[in-house]
Amino acid sequence: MEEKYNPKVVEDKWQEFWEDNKSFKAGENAPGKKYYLLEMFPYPSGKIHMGHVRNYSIGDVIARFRRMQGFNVLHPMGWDAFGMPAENAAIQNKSHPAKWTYENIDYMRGQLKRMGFSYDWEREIATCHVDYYKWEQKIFLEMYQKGLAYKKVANVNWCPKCETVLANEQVEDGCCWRCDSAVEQKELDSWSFRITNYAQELLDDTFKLTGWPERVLTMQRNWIGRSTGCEVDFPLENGMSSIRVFTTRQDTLFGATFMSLAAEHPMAQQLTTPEQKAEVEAFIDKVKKTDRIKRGSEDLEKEGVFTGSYCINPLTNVKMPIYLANFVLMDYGTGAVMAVPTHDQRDFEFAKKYNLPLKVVINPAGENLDAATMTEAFTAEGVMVNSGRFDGMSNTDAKEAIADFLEKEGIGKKTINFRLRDWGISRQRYWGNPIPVINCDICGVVPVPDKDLPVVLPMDAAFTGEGGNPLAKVESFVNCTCPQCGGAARRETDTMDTFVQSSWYFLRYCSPRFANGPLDREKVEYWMPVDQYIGGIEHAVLHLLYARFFTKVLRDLGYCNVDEPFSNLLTQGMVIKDGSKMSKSKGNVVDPNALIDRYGADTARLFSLFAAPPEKDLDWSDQGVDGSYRFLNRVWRLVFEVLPYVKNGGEVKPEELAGEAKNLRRAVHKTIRKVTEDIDGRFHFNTAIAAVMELVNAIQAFDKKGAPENAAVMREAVESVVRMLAPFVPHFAAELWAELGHTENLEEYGWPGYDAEAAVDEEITVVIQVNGKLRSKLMVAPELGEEEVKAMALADEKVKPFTDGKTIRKVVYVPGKLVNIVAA
Ligand code: HQ5
Ligand code: ZN
Repeated sequence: MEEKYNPKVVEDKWQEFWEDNKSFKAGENAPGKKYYLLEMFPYPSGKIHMGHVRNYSIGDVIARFRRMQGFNVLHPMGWDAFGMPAENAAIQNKSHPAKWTYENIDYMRGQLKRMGFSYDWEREIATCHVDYYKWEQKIFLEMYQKGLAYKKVANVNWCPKCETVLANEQVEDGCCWRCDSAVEQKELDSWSFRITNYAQELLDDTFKLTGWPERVLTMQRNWIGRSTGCEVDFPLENGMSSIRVFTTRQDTLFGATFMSLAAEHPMAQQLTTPEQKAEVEAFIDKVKKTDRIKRGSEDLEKEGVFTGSYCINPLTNVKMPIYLANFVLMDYGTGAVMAVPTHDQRDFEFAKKYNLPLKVVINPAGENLDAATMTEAFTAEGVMVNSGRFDGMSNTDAKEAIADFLEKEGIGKKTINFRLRDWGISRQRYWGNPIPVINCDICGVVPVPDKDLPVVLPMDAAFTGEGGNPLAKVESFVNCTCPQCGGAARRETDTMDTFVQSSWYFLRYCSPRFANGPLDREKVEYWMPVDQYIGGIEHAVLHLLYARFFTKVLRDLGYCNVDEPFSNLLTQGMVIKDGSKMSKSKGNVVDPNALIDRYGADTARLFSLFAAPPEKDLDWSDQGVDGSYRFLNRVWRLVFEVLPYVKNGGEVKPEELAGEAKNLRRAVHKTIRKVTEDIDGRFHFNTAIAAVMELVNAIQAFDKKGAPENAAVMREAVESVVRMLAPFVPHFAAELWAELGHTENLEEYGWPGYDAEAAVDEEITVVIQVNGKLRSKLMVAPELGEEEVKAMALADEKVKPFTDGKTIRKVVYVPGKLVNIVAA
């Protein structure tokens, strides 16, 4: 190889070598502990983005590092290939989504290969391929049989622009997550997965995910949103019956001073006294004419009417007047609300208007609220007051305690509520996995029989962009016979949300060509769970929750024995340029291809790893890229410069080393220790690279043509640099490694270990005097600062007897020599 660094030549050579040798093929019988490294697979949107480069470079460092450490690494790649962009592109280009998708895949695969990522390409999957989606249909039908997939007429979120249903999670501030159009409500027959059946387990298991960022776990917990509520009975004053209330704020029960019922509440008439009858009836009439949405809105003018009756607060025994209120809806809870004006804003407004009593039961920490002067309800967390035995507790604790108490006393019943809703998976789109059922007028929903699976997407649909789902217009697809009664029937034309495919692709990678089912259990048991998953924070709730849910479903269907799919999660930050996210719309995109053409893949990788720690946003800088390229050139030149010299270097004999040679060796082993620790589990790639750069400086400062006995130290130093750079810039390292005379691959040669003894810093002796008399000695690192040395001196066991009980007047440090303590 030439002495000038030519990335193109080097990269082509090693990519070919890896491909020919199937260097990254993973098998279950290879030696070493298994390690499953996975990055979130891409949508085949056209070409790769710098964000992908970053995501996949991070992953590749870990994959290569683990391989060098002797792990048996699985590192697959594939395509999240269904979805709306393909269909939209087909409409625009008057082409077919399949053509667009497969062309994109071919192009992007080429780009990933150019980056030198160490994937086992034999495991590549594309979710739009029938060999993938057919198994998903089978899983769907098994879920249907178990009641985990169901169809219902539902009010769904509808995006008028995409003409499709959106899951709640796909609505952001009332707008479509993809196109930003305002989302509408629509009644539609649609399919859902019963993720709510798993709400408790999904919550509980977040506490086992010790390898996940806390903030992602918090987002998942909040999304699941478990709360403990209560059903409480409030006896009527006349003792005849009681009003049942549902509340999640049982901690405020001692502050409930009146009762609000919906105008439609079944007890409304019976509770109304003759004197109040006329007024109540007029009120009910008025409320019935008010729009439902308006009744639920916050700025509704609160209005109500007294029924003339009272009930009893079961904890305080106080008489509570019963009102009808316009903001209470029959379909929330029981249609009756215990009103706590001090701690609920609607109740507060209502109480002020009708002059009803207020009682404070939660105080902000360190403050006493006065009901008479409050101007709004206090709804934050605080400390319990006026609540008997619960006083002094935090209101969060009191929630549980009061719920337990009510249940014990037979006054109420604890209920568990979740914010999580079932997952709506129906999409009125062509480019997705067909839901494998048939709709028959006589038999209803009939599953497609096993023998008729898969339901293959027909290729002859028209993509006009008008009138909804193109699949619904393919007569040959839609018209079929009912498998049950043999009559004419219509095939379901809804397809599944693409998040269904990404909910189990990591399992399929374990046995991607398995022909007898979705998963080869044995292989899955070997590889799963994913040891390290890497992807964007944008998937913190949606994808990651669905994937956890699906894994549990597949476990319960008997396909695998995994509870949680991802042991460790790393969420990488965004790529920023000129202050904003790199994106087409901002016009600040850097094309990875152009970068590779100019500098090579190794520079692109090195820059994206060096510029910022993975979890942080990465600020793009052309100078930074240039700096990475110059560093590689420097290392390249250094290796060629020292080649003739280090060829003579044999084994390092540590005990014979002294002076500069000993110092260099110390630097080498300290660097290996630091780089190993920085990569392993911490992912501080930037500081790891910086440490290697420093070592390169130290090598350059070393006398390269010096004493022959130092050649071995030099050789170890240069080889260590190459080995440590291998996960970051693999082509570059492989080439230099070969130049250094090795025939074995870097992977087989392994990750460098460090000699703890060699890494120990040289220490110097500092004597300690007290009032001018020698009392002790300290061994310290030469770079240790003045304050630290003084502190060590004062804490020294032999010094203490001479300073105990005295006042330290002064401590003098003569750097590297002595500390004098003046005590009297
Ligand atoms: C990034 C960018 C672009 C991408 N197919 C889904 C997906 O997000 C993943 C499924 C598992 C649900 C990162 C992104 C993600 C990976 C693939 N990325 N910056 N596909 N500008 O193509 O960081 O966070 O959009 O981890 O690349 O992104 S994707
Ligand atoms: Zn039928």
